[in-house]
Amino acid sequence: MGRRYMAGERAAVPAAPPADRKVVKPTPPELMEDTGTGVDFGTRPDRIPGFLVPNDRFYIRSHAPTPRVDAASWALRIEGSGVRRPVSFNYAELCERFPLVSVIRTIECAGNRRVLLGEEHGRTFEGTPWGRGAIGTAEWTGVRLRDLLESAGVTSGAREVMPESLDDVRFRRPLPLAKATSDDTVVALAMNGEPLPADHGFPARVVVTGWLGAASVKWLSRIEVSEQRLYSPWNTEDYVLIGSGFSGEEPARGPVITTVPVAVLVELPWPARLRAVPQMIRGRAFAGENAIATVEYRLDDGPWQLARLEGPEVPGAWVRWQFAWTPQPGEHTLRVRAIDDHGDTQPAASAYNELGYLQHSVLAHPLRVEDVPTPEREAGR
Ligand SMILES: Nc1nc2c(c(=O)[nH]1)N[C@H]1C(S)=C(S)[C@@H](COP(=O)(O)O)O[C@H]1N2
Ligand SMILES: [Mo]
Repeated sequence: MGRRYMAGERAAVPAAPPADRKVVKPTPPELMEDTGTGVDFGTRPDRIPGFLVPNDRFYIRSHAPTPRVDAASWALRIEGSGVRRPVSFNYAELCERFPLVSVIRTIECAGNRRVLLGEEHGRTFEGTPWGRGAIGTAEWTGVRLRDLLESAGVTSGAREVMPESLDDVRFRRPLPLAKATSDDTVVALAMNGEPLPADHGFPARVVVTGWLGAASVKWLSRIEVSEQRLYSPWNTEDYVLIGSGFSGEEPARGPVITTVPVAVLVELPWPARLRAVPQMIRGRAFAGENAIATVEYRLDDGPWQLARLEGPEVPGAWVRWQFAWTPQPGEHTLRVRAIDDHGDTQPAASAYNELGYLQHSVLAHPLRVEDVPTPEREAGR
């Protein structure tokens, strides 16, 4: 007589990851939001414990499955009309030949909050349906891109630098020479003190301060330096602003997105459920290449008030803010806006653009506050 299995016994056997899984690290729902594309997972805004986002929950945004790269046979080539002698470095050479630098920087996807932009304009967009989780901050350790370029001898006519990936789509996007050779543009080999995780670009990725995430090319294999303007699908078709009121320069379909605008992240689920007890409301504010000057909040129809900013203040990284609140039971709306050191702030409405980029208008965060049971009521009196 065959043994009959109870449902519970079967459930105890851990499910093997599906063979067609396109990313490597686990993406459990208690840490990450699954956008449904298979390659894009957001960080849950209420699951960021410190200033940095731990590697296990840093958002993943990829145009193709995570490639598995063998560092032992990998090399990075630097070539093109903008260098005097093409050079190539293997992993050990990259780790040993150049000064190591560490920078703490925030990376934000240009499509962050696309779903909220859609709600603002009463439509849905085709791109990855991001909530608020396509942003994160890490300590990136590696070598300056400038040091690598100098070893190849940059020509006086060099204009653009295009990092290129070995992923299935050969992802690549050019940077002007000045940004590529900035002090804090790095080829990162480590993230928060660990070798780059596979999903975040192992063995090497670029990290570009204050620019849209797409500038920070993962799984680097080649860097083209050119005396000519360079183009790829990601600065002509994608990551450009398309719509009425926008005009680009051929062959780009619209203005090419570079820096990211000022915006805030509230560290609560959407919608949030709170208890009617004294508490701190927290979040982050980020202004791309600019620095955050102030953060203000408004509850329901109340006045705008100053939130308290918390250190550290790191250029190119978000700042933390918080305020104390003792909510009354019921439905509430929280609005938070940041102002940067250039006087830029968040608009009342975000400009519509066909691909749904750069949502940064002030959001009305829905909060439901629940009554706290008193001991009398608990006892049924
Ligand atoms: N090779 C490669 N690099 C890439 C991408 C990609 O698809 N392929 N996506 C870019 C985009 S759009 C973003 S927002 C960031 C996301 O970096 P992360 O996955 O480490 O968070 O990587 C960028 N670098
Ligand atoms: Mo992105």
